[in-house]
Amino acid sequence: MKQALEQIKTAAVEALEKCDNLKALEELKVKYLGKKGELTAILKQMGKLSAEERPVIGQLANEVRSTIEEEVKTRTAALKEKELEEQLAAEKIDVTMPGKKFQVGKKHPLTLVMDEIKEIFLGMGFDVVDGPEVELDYYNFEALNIPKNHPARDTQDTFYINDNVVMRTQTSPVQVRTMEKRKPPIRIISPGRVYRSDALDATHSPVFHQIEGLVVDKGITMSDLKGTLEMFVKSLYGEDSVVRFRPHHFPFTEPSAEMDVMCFNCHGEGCRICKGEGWIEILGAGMVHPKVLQNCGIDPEEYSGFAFGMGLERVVMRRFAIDDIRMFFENDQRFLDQF
Ligand code: 2NL
Repeated sequence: MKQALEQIKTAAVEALEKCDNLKALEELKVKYLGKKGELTAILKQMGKLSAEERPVIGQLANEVRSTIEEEVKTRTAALKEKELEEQLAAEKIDVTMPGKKFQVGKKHPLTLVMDEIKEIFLGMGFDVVDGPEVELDYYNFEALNIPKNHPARDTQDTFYINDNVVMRTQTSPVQVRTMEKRKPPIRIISPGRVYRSDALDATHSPVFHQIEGLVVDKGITMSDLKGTLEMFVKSLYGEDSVVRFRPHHFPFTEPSAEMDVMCFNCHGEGCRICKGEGWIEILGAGMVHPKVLQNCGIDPEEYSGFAFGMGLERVVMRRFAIDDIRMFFENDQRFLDQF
């Protein structure tokens, strides 16, 4: 038994010295010192010994146990130190290395100007609202007094999903939905993406952006329309801007008008930018048709309102001298980086 104990000690010390990681060390600890370990197995046989042998073997067994325990302690400390050093070496950072260049995106030119326009109307007390791009025929046309035989409904202009569902051709449906939900006073703009079945060329895109606006309250008149839109244009193009209104026709407004701003380039003389007109058309507007108010549950005897609509792309193209609408939708980094 004495010999067996000596053997365990030698084997254990040797194995521990060779051991090079904490996991293996733990296994060795169990193997030699554990409840089902080799040393315990020997001690279980102590009962067979004589009264003289027992204390001698007992003392030796204790010596062997403490020798192994000491060695386990020493090796644990050494291996922990080694693993820490390895971890530190692996995680070392060279702070003198050049950094990775981080590509920061920019706002798209359409977003840039759209944000500016939203900001102007927010400053005048308008809310910004949005709604679905896939819209019911009712909200896109019917509620807006665009009759079934109106040319704007032609399949040439509208993407039909089915008989009752279209890709919205303007953002007015958002305003119709808002009138159904809210009671006047209403002051909103509805910016967003709209769709027309046009062939793509330098000046036409089947996807483009519109900003519509709507004010409904008691006693709203054409002078509110003119004052608000003139103030808008002066905020966007500068205090010295000059505007004019021309009569027009829309099915959803009566009376209707188009608003021009005097050409910033030739100041009314006529040049290449305004195509010799001296004026640049920027939006359509009018007093909301009584039938439209009625369709939305608003009594036209009690309330009146004005509405307007403008395309975003043409405003942005003039601002940045962009001559092809397709540039907006090509996602060419060289184009987008310029704004
Ligand atoms: C244009 C003209 C316009 C409206 C849009 C509108 C909306 C409602 C009721 C009445 Cl809910 N009108 N919108 C009114 C006049 C003109 O857009 O040339 N857009 C590009």
